[in-house]
Amino acid sequence: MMSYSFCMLTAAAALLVPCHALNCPGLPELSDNTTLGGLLRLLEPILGPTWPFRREKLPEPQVPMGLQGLPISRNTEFSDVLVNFRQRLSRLEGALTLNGKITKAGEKILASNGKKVTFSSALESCEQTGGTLATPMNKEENKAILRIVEQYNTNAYLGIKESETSGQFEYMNGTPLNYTNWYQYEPNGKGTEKCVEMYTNGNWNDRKCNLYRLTICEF
Ligand code: MMA
Ligand code: CA
Repeated sequence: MMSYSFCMLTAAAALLVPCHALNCPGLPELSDNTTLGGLLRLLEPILGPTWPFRREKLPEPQVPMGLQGLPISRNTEFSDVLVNFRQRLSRLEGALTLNGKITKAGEKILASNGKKVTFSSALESCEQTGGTLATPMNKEENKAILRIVEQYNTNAYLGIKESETSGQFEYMNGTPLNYTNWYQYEPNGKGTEKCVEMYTNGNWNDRKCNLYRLTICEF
């Protein structure tokens, strides 16, 4: 019982990305006659343990007998759940934005707990809540992170680290950076400053990882 509603909500959450038809960027293609069971199977490898809490395992998708084989578009109960879920989430985002609790940049949601901790502690608290350290991938995201840095008037660690090759920096998953916003003459640590902080002007500096910097996560 629990696993069915859990899967419904999981599937619904996956479809909350702004999209007008059933097809959403980043999701498998859905046809009008994709079945509910089919949808859950398609979503499983994407959502896997990534939602809502990345550490949790998803239960096996289970669809009640009566719903098996029914096209999503004709399953009014499922559509109602989706519409309701979208509205609810949008209201929740509104409330959190109004409160200054979250900042949005494209599909990313950014938030801070206001705590100043070392790089590894910051990363850990982001991951524990299903996110990762804020990682600006473009100007817009950099600006969104900067707004939080300004709010606390405190430098923040970013989700970027020095690679095996000193002087070269990469994302936490090891891929090379495709956007940078280094301060003049940075990075200058040459292997001695393996983390990256954002200054209160939005520029980046390579810096030691054991300092106390603002935690900003992306979700
Ligand atoms: C300077 C500058 C930075 C470096 C820090 C380390 C204050 O900024 O050289 O690049 O990371 O010193 O303390
Ligand atoms: Ca530096």
